[in-house]
Amino acid sequence: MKIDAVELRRIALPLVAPFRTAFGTLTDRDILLVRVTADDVEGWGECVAFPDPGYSPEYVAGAQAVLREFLAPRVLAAPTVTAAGLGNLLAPVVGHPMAKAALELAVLDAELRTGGRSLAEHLGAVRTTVDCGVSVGMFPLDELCAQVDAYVDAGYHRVKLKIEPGFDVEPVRAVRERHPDLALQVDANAAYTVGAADRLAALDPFDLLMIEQPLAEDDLLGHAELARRVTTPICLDESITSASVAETALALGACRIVNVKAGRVGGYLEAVRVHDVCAARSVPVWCGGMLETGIGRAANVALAALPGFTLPGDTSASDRYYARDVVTDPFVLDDGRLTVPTGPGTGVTVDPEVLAAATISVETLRA
Ligand code: OSB
Ligand code: MG
Repeated sequence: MKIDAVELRRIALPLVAPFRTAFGTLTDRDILLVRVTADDVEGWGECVAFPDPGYSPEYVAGAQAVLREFLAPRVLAAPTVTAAGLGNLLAPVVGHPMAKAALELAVLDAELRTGGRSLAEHLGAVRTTVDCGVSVGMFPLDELCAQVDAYVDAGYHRVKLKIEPGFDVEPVRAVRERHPDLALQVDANAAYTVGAADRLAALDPFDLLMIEQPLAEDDLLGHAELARRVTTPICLDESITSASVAETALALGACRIVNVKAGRVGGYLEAVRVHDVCAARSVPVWCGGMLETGIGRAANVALAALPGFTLPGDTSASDRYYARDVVTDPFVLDDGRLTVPTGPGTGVTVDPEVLAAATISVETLRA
């Protein structure tokens, strides 16, 4: 199809619970939405970049700049664009996976809406509902335990705790004592060095599903060494930037589990390739999260319905993040699961009122 316009919309959506990053505490999620129009169809994508380059080199204003200056112009100049061909069209732009993923999702959504097919079906979903976990930030232990209790009561099937040096064994012990049978895992967001292997091995007695991204993004050999010194499985998040890197990580023994985030790998089509690389080696994957609105969440839930996604994802319900989501049908937890959308494209409908109230700026790019 021929893309007529690319709209870049920044919204600020109030978070129900503050979210801490290395740069401060967020009370609103600052999000870049991408809308493409083609003939009489529109498609929506969501960029998962944060306001600061703390999780990844990308940040939301930078993603908007590269979309405006380099990515959207290539799409608008092309006589015809397909989601499958977008990777090659955008390949001259090095990096910027989150910006590319947002544009790809918008194009995929438009294309699938035209054809009346769901994203889930297109990606290869085999489930109608997906098993959900929840990621809990670092809080004083009493507050942390109260939050975990509430999420368990709400029906979440597994809980992920954030850890860092000085906040690891104690929170895990506190939560494990209260919930002996809870599926529990931790995420260090690259906060350790391999020198801390003994400290991380001290988590082994707590029967964790995994330790996510203990070491630096580029330290695959360190993760392989750590994997030999702890019994808890290592999962990689930040390190897995493509299907090719996933193959390398698995060949090196750097991880036994992979967190798949479409934004981190450049889009949902590459995310499927990461899934395929892992599935071919019987390595379980799960769908990560970046505090998405219903747009990105719908796509994540579709992805999480693929066969290799055998572990609960950070695909929590909309109300874990937002009192009012930007879509008309927010995702609601039912017995610890979310329902995979079946409508055309992502299957969700943007609520124009919520969107207008949350909008900070809109720029429309045309050929
Ligand atoms: O490391 O998985 C992560 C959120 C923002 C950036 C990185 C991560 C996370 C989460 C929260 O863990 C996942 C979610 O609830 O969306
Ligand atoms: Mg993580």
